[in-house]
Amino acid sequence: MEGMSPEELAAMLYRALMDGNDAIMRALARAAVTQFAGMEPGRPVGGTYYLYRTLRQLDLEGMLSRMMDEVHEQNPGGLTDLEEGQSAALIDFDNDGRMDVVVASMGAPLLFYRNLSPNPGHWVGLRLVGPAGMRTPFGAKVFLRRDDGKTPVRELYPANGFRGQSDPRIHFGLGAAPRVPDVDVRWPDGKKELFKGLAIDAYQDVRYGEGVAE
Ligand SMILES: [Ca+2]
Repeated sequence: MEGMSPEELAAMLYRALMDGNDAIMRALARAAVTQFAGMEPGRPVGGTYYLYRTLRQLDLEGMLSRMMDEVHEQNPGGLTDLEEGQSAALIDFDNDGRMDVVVASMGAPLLFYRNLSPNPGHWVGLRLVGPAGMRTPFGAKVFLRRDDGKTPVRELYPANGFRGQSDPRIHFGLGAAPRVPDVDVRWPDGKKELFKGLAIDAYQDVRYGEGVAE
């Protein structure tokens, strides 16, 4: 690090970032802040945020914005969002079967990432409706009886993040499957029911007592 200018060190930091070498990037950033800015590095956080903070502390704003533009061109989709994310919730905001993401950060606005995947495949969405007194059947388990013998499972537990709540609907990706496999639901009171003939690429209600008891 001796004899190196802040700009040279920043360029090394950037290469480490692009190589995905987080450990080297953190070590370089720590050294850069100590050596050039005379500061104690703060609590380490990941990825681009660490690079961003280091360059800010070195007062290399011009280089920072050039790098961020370049990173953004190569990696669109949120990599250059620099907030300190605390919570991520999954929700299909526009009901198109592609799960979108909302991220809550410390002292910053909510970030919303809309899923625009061009070839998402088939899917099915289920809103579980329990009986009176169990309207949102927390803890219900849904098993998908796939033709290949596998049975992926989802549990209804939408309050699943730090200060975040995901979409309460159950979502399965089906790939190229031509129809929705039969679905087993195990309700919180122990009752088991089988549901057949569900609509593909659509959200629908699955109601307690309307399946075939098992
Ligand atoms: Ca969506």
